[in-house]
Amino acid sequence: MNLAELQELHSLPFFDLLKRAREVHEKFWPEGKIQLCTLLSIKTGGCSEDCAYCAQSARYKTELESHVLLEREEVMQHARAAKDSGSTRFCMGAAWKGVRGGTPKFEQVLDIVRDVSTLGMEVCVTLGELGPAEAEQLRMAGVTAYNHNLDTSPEHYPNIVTSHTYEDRLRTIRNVQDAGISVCCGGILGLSETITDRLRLLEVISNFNPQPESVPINSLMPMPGTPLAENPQVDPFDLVRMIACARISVPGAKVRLSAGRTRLSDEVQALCFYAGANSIFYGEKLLTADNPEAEKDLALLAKLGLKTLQPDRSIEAPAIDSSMPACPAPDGHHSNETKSCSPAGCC
Ligand code: SAM
Ligand code: DTB
Ligand code: SF4
Repeated sequence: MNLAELQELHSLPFFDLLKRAREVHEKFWPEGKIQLCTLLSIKTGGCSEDCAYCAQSARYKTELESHVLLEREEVMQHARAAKDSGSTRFCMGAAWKGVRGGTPKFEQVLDIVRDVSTLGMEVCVTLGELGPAEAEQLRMAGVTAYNHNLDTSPEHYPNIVTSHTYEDRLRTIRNVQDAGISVCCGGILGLSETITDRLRLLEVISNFNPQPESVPINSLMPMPGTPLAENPQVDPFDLVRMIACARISVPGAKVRLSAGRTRLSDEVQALCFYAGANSIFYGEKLLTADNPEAEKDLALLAKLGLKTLQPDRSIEAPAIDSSMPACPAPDGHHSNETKSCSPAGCC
C-alpha cells in the first residue's frame, strides 16, 4: 500500500478501521489462532551501535549487565523449556552490529542453531547486519526466520540511530530474502515519531517483495540511561490503529504484539487481537526487559477463547512475485528516494 492509502485508512473512525481490519483478518487467518514465541538474549549488552531506545548499546550508561555469547547447552535448556511451555517459535537475539562468516562467534551461533533446530520449533535469530553468505549459512543450519526491524520511517531513522543507516537495514533484509529465509520486520511506537512516520514504515514494509512473514509491533520500553528514557507511553488507541493498519497492509503476515505488553491492560490487548494481532512473545523475559508472566497470558487467551498455534516446521520463505520489482532493492538505494514510493514497490 502507499502512504496516501494508509493515511486514508488510519484516519477512519476507530470502529470503521477495526471492522476493515477484522474482515481482512478473518479472510486470511480463519482459524484465528495465536502464535507463541519465546525470546532469548544469547549475547547481551556491549553493542557498538547507538540505537536511542536500546539498553544494550555500549554508548549509554544503562543498568544492564552484559554477557558474552551463551554456551550451546545453556541455550538448549531455554529452548527445551520454551517448547515444553507451548511456544512454537524460538527467537535468539544478539547485541551485535552484525556478524561475519568465518569468525568463531559466527561458528558458535551456527552450532547453536543446528542444535535448536532439532527440537522442531521454528528457529528465528536476530543478529544485526548479515551478508549473503552468512544468510545462506544460517539457512543451512536451520534458521527459518530472521528478525531485522526497520523500527520507523526512513525520514525519522537518522534521529534514532546514526551508527548505521536505513539502507544498511534494507540490504540485510534483501540478503535474508535471497537466502530463502522468512523475514520478520517491524517497528517500535513511541520513538517521538509522527503518525506519518508510522505509516511510512508500513508503506516500506508492505511493499517488500515478498512481504514479510511476520511484523512485530513493539511499544517503546523506556530504558533508564538511554536518550529516550523519558518518552511518554504510546496512546493504546494509537497502538490498536497501528495493528489494524499492519493487518490490512500486510494481510498474510503474523502481526506480533511485541514489546510493551506489561503496560497494557487485558482489554487493550484484546482489542489488539481483534484488530489483527495473532502472535505474542511469551514468557517472562523479552531480551532484557520484562514481559507478562506465562500464566497470565494463558489466562487472558483462555478468557478470550483464543487458541494457540501448533508448530509448523514446513514453513517456507514466501516466493518473490516476479511481476513486481524485488524490494528492498539489492543496492539499498532507498533512504532519500523512498518518498517517491509507488504502490507497486518501495523503490
Ligand atoms: N542487534 C540486533 C538488531 O538491532 O537488529 C538484534 C537485537 S535488537 C535489541 C531487536 C529489536 O528489539 C530492535 O530492532 C527493536 O525493534 C527492539 N527493541 C530494542 N529495544 C527496545 C525497547 N527498549 N523497546 C521496544 N523495542 C525494543
Ligand atoms: C522484536 O521486534 N522485538 C523483540 C524481538 N524482535 C527481538 C525484542 C524486544 C526487545 C525489548 C527490549 C528488551 O528486552 O531489551
Ligand atoms: Fe545494538 Fe540491536 Fe540494540 Fe541497536 S537495537 S544497540 S544494534 S542490540
